Amino acid sequence: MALREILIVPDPRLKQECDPVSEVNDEVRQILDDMLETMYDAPGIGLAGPQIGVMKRLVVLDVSDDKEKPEPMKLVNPEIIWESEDCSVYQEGCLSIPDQYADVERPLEVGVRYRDENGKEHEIEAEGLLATCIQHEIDHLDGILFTDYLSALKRNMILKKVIKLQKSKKSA
Ligand code: K1U
Ligand code: ZN
Repeated sequence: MALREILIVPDPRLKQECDPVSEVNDEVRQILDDMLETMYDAPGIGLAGPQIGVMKRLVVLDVSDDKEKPEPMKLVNPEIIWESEDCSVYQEGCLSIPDQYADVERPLEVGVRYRDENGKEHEIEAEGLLATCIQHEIDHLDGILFTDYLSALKRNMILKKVIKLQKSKKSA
C-alpha cells in the first residue's frame, strides 16, 4: 500500500468526468488499497479516484464512528439508482478544498449500485452521512465539487482562500 498525493483546487483534473472501470483486476485493487490508506491518513471519510489523479470511477469510504470498528467500503463504478424526495442538509468538507466547509442540501436516502473489489455487483440503500458521503464522492467522478452547489460569490471566496492558504503553506 502507498500514500498518494491529494490534488487541491484549482487542479483541472478535479473538474473532469472519469471513465468507467472495464475490469476489476489487481491494478484496480492496488489503487483502491492506496486510496483507503490515503483517506485514513488525511484523515477523511471518503475519497474518489480523481482526487489522487486517477481518472477512473473508483470511490472508497468509511463513515464509521471513531469508537466503532472500521467499516471500509470500496466502490467500483458506483451509480445512484434512486433518490428520496426528502432532503437533508450537512456541513460538507472536501480533502481537495482543505479547511473549508459549507451547508449542502442533498437527498436524504439513495439507492446505489456498484461493484466491489472482486467485481461482484451490489445494490444498497444508504441514508444519513453514508448517503451524503456517497453522493459527494460520485459527484467527484463527474467533476462536481460541493462548492458547485453554492453561489458563485461563495465559491470564488472559498477558492481564493484555498489558493492563499496553499501559498502560505508552501512558503512556510
Ligand atoms: O471526498 C472528500 O473530499 C472527502 C470528504 C468526504 C465528505 C465529508 C463530509 C461530507 C461529505 C463528504 C472528507 O472526508 S472531508 C473530512 C471529514 O469530513 C472528516 C475528517 C475527519 C474526521 C471526520 C470527518
Ligand atoms: Zn471531496
